[in-house]
Amino acid sequence: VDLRTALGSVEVPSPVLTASGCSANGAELEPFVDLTAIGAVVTKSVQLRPRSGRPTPRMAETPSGMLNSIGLQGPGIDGLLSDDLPWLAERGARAFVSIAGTRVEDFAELAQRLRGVPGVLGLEVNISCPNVESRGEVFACDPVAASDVVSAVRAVADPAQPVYAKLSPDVTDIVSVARAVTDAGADGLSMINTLLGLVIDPDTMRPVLGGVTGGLSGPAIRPVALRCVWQVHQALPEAPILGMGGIRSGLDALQFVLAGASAVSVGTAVFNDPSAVARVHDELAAALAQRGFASLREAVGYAHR
Ligand code: RRO
Repeated sequence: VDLRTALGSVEVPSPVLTASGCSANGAELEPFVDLTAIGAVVTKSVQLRPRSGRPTPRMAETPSGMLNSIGLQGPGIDGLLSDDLPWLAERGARAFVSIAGTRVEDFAELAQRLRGVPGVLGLEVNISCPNVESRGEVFACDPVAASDVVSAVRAVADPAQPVYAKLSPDVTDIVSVARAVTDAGADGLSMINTLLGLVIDPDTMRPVLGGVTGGLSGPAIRPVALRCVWQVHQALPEAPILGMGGIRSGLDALQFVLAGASAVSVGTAVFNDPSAVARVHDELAAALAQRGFASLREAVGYAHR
C-alpha cells in the first residue's frame, strides 16, 4: 500500500506523525522508532522565551485517558533552534514545529525565526492550548482571533513551509473556526487539541492537578476528535486535515482517514508504547490492504461517499 501523503505542499513517506507535546522533541522516541520513516516529528509547542510551566503534579491518568496541565514548559525558540532542531536535522528527521504565544505578534515572530531552518517541514500553529491563564487567551475559541493569528503567521512564514492551525474541541461550532482559518491562509487543520477536563482525588477531595483543570487526551476523546474531522471534511473537503485524539492502533487511524484526515498524529499512546507511532503506521498499511485500497489517498474521506 502506498502510504505517501502530503502536508500542504510537502510530500512525506508516511501519514503517521507524532503529536505535539507527547514525545519530547524526538530524542525519547529515537531508541524505538526510525525517525526518518515516520511522517514528521511534531515538536512541543515553543514560545519566544523558555518557560517552566504550571506547578506539579501536572499529569494524571484516568481510566480512559490522560489529563495534563503542563502549561507550555519548554526551552523557548532559542533553545529549539540551537539544540532540538539541529539534533533532528542531523538524523534526517522531518520536524513540524508547533508554535504558541499570547499575542498575534509572538506567533509571527516565531514563524519568522523558523524560516529556512533545515529540517523544518512546516508549522503547527497552536491556538488551542487549554492550560492558559484565561479562556480569552484561547484564540481557537473565536473565529476572528483564530484567523488573525493564522494570517499573521502565513504572511511571514517561509512559503515552502505549510501552516497548519491546531483547533480546539471546546467550541460550539468547529466548522466556523476551520472555515475562518482556512480563509486566512491556513494550509491545513490539526484536530484536535485536548478537551478541557478535571479530576478530583477522592482521598484528598481536591483537584489532582496543580493547575486544577487540564487537557484530556487519549481514548476518551477519540469519538469527539473523529466527529470534528468528519464535520470539517464535510464542510471543507479540500482542506488537508491532520487528525489526532486517542489514536493507538491502525484501526483507530483508519477511522480518521475514512472521516477525511490525510495524516494522523499519535500522542498519548506513546506513554504506554514508545513504538506506537511506527506500529500504527504498519497497522494502518495492513488495514488499508485488507480493505482493498492500493493507496492511502483513495481512502481519505471514503466514509462520506
Ligand atoms: O503545555 C500544555 O499544557 C499543553 C498545550 Br501547549 C496544549 O496545546 N495542549 C495541552 O493539552 N497541554
